[in-house]
Amino acid sequence: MPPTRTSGTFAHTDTSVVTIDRFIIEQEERYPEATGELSGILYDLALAAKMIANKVRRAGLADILGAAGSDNVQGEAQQKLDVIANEIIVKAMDHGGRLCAMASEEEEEIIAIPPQFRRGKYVLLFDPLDGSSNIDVNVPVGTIFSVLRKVSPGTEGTVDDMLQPGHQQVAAGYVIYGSSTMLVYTTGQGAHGFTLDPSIGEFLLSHPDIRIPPKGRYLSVNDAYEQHWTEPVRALMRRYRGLDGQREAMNVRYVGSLVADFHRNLLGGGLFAYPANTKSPTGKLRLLYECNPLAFIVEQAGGASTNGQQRTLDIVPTKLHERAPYFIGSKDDVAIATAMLATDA
Ligand code: AHM
Ligand code: MG
Repeated sequence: MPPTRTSGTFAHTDTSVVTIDRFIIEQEERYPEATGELSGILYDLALAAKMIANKVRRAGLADILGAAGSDNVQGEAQQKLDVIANEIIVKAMDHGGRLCAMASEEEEEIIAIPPQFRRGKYVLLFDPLDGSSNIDVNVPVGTIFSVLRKVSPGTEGTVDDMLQPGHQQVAAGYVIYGSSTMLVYTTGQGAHGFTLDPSIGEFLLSHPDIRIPPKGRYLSVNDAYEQHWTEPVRALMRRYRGLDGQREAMNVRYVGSLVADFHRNLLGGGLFAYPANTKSPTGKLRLLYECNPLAFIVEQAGGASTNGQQRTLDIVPTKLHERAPYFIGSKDDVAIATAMLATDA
């Protein structure tokens, strides 16, 4: 049950069960000028999340159920789950009349809205199933999304609508398919988490107004790249590990699934890092549908995010699938990265 909130954005009692639909509508009611379009996008995303959760939960059974050949029991060809997740989101989002285009990690070009459907004033960018290489070993995976307002003229969405700095996001969120399925989102009024109750098929408010501790317990980084890091990045990681005597040592936790690493650090305090290295000078993670949405959420929760030299949300993108070095999490620990990497461009 959500705790009683008498101030801030909530006024629910201990006994009230707040579904995500109710929460979204209550937030919308605070804006008399709201048209309901953004709320509609969030409802549809929550539905897509439930459909993906359903597929992910049965992932280990795919081979068994499809053992007769490459088809599963419904006679459908077996597909990789990230392709399935991509299709689920596109199909759930393309006909509502609220979007004018989408972009996905799975698709090189932007995704147009089919001609028979109305165009709306928003664009949606998403990573349908982040960390999908972990599926085979039953490690949590996630969906990440970002919503921006259309800025180009005309009714069709364009790449220009996508290439906006992250501080222009109107909504962002992620879904983690873990021991339970959770959806966390923000529209700029705090970051709020909902847990899927599988018995009734509803996301229920479980983590209202998430706050990330200012100082982190956990460090999440892939050490295998140490040999390719710059000297300032190496010094930074030594600092987080307590090896230079300037900070007590953090515990290292690295799932290799961004949403899972981020989620743990958001709730418990910590820092996730995917630095640039000499082999990948821009890092690995994609700015528009991985870095920016989580950066919006972490800032709403009182944390921070940087590429080392610049706040993540201020980076002006030039390419749809552009990558950025990434240091995200507890405010004090991101401040250390900013101080130590200021000249590491
Ligand atoms: P993906 O979008 O292809 O799944 O890659 C992103 C994933 C993140 O979830 C994770 O943080 C990172 O790649 C792990 O990369 P590495 O194996 O280099 O540490
Ligand atoms: Mg990804």
